[in-house]
Amino acid sequence: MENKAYRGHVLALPFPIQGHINPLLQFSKRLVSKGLKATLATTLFIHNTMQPQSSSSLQFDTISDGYDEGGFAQAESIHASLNRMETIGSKTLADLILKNKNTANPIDCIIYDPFLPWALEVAKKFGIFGAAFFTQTCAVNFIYYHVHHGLLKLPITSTPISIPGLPVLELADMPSFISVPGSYPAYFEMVLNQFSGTDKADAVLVNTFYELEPEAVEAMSKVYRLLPIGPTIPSFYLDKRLENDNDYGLNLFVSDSSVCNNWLNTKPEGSVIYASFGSMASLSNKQMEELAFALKGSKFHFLWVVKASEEAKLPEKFVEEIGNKGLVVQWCSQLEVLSNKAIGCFLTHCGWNSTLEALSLGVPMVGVPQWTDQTTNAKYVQDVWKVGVRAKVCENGIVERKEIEFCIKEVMEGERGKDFLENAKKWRDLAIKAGSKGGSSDKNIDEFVSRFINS
Ligand code: UDP
Ligand code: 7WV
Repeated sequence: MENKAYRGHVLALPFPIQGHINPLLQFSKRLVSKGLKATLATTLFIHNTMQPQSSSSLQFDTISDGYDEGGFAQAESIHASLNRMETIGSKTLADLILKNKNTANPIDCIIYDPFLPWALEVAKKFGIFGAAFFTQTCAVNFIYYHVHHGLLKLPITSTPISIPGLPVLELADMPSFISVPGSYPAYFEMVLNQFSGTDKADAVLVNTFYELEPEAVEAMSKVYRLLPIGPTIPSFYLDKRLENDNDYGLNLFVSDSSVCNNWLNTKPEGSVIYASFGSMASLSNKQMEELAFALKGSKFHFLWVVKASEEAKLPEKFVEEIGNKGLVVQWCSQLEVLSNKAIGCFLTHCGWNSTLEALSLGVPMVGVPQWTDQTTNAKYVQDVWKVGVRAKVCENGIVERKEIEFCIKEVMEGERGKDFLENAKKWRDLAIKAGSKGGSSDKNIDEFVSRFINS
C-alpha cells in the first residue's frame, strides 16, 4: 500500500529538453524533502531513451508529445512539434491526472514550464493548483514580458535599451530572438507566450535567487508575485541538506565520469579550461575549428565536451595531436567537473543552467553565447556579476581563435583573473546561503509549499 502521509502530490512538467528537465527535477526533489510526493513527467520518447537513474526520491511518469518513436527529430518543423505537443500533451496530461485520481495520492498541484502554457489550462480544468516554473533569469523573463505586452516595440530602433530593474542593454545583449529579427519565429512566439496565461497561475516560481538580480526581481515583482527558488542544483554541491542528492539523475546523453575525474585529478589546481556548449548548440564548422585551435594553442590543459553530433566538425587528427594536453568527451557530469579543483575557467555558451552552476560552484567564465537567452546571460556574467568576460564576435559571426585565447588568458591569469575568482567565490557563498535554511530561496520554497497546501 502506498504511504498516505504526504502533504500533497505535485506533478512536475518540464519542457522536454535537458536544460529544462534538470531544474524542475531538482526543484521536485527539494519539495520531496519538504514532505510532498513528486512525480516528474517526461515524454514517452525521453522515458524510453534516458540513462539509468541513480536512486531518486521522485517518481517518474510519462505524457506523449506525439513523437514517441523518434522524438523531436521526427518533427516536420519546430512549429509543428509545438502544436502537436500541445494537442497530444494536453490529452495525455489529462490521462495522467485521471490515472492518479482514485489513488491514495491524487495529483493536487501541477508545476509546469511556461514554454507549455497549455498545461495550466489542463490543471484549471481539473481544479488543480497550477504553478509556472520559469527556467530563465528574471531579467530575461522581464524582457519577454515587455515585448509580450507591447512595452518594448520591435524591431528595436534605438539603443541602448532601458528596462526597469535591468542594466542598460545593447542590441547584442538582448535574447537572440529579439536581436536577430525573424530568427526562430516559433520559439520566439513560445517565449512570449509564457506570459499569456501566467496571470491565472496560482504561483510563479523562477530558477534564480534574489541576491543575483535583486533589481530585476523587484521590478518584475510589481507585476507578478514572484518566488525565486534557485539555484536548483543538487544539494551535495550547496547546502548538503538532502542525503545522496549529488546529481540531477536524468541524463539524455551517456557519460563516463571516471574518465574525466581520473584525468582532472592529475592536473594542478586551477590549471584546466572546461569547455562545453550544452545539450542543444550546433556550432558551424568554422567556429569549431576556431575553438579547437584556440584550445590547442593555449598554454592550459582543457577538457572539452563535444557531443557525438558535433564530432565530425573537429579538425582532422585533433584528438591524436593534443595528446595529454586535452581531453575530449561526448558528455560529462558537469557538476562533478566544475567542482574539481583542477578547473580554472569555464568556456561556456552561457546556457542558464551552466551559468548558474558555474556561479554556484565559484568558477569564472569565458562566455561564447550562441542564441536564445545566452547573450543576456553573458552580459550579466561580464558586467553585473563580474565573474568573467564575453568573447567578441567578428563581423562574420565567428569568435576567432585569437579572441578566445585572449579571453582565456584574461580569466586564467593576472589581476583580472584573481578578481574574477574572488567574485565567483562570493557568488558561490550567496548561492549556498540562498538555498540554506532561512535563506531567500528556502523561504520562498516554504512559502510556495504552504500556499499550495492551504489552497
Ligand atoms: N550538462 C552535463 N554534461 C555536459 C554538458 C551539460 O551534465 O557534458 C548539463 C549541465 O550541467 C546543465 C545542462 O546540461 O545542467 C545544460 O543546460 P544549459 O541551460 O546550460 O544549456 P542547454 O543544454 O539548455 O543549451
Ligand atoms: C530550446 C528551444 C527553445 C528555447 C530554449 C530551449 C531555451 O532558451 O531554453 Br527558447
